[in-house]
Amino acid sequence: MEAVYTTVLSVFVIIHGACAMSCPDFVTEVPHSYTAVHNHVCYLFVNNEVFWPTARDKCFELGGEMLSIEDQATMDFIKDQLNSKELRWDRKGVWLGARYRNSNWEWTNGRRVSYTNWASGEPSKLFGFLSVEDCAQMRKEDNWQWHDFPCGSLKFHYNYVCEFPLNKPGDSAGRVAPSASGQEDNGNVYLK
Ligand SMILES: [Ca+2]
Repeated sequence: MEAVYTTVLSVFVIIHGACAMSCPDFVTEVPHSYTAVHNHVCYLFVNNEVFWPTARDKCFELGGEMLSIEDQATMDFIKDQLNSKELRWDRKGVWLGARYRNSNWEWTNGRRVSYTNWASGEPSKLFGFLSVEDCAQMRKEDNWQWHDFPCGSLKFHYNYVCEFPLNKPGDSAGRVAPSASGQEDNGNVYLK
């Protein structure tokens, strides 16, 4: 009997612990967005097309980073989300948090890009060493494989994803997102 009780208690503790780890409240309150959790990271999918530097700044303002994909499991998860019924964005591309600087691709978290999922012929470095394609994005027509694109000019604005550490139990002191009310309504379906 005691063994059964201990087992039930263990299961409860595990389930309770899993539920307690969630996206921070201020993240789930961002307009035009959708959240999902994978491997102890909270991902915020923002349905608002902006230039790459604006996307980076929005993620930073919220206390997060832009999306980094550093292994195949994370790539598969992000792809599943982008193809999911809940998040079927009508967009051609979604920014990654990777930028070409000092002859290297780097994530906004400062780490060097090692895992990659470039589409065939990418990064194409348009105009060679005088590249204007210094920011990375996932392209829908290529099954969300990666392309390099101009970071912030003309019509090159896209949706983006931010990432955050999960809330730990007892760690939910209300934080107000400075940009939460500043999102533009771009006429797309509101996703929460
Ligand atoms: Ca390219």
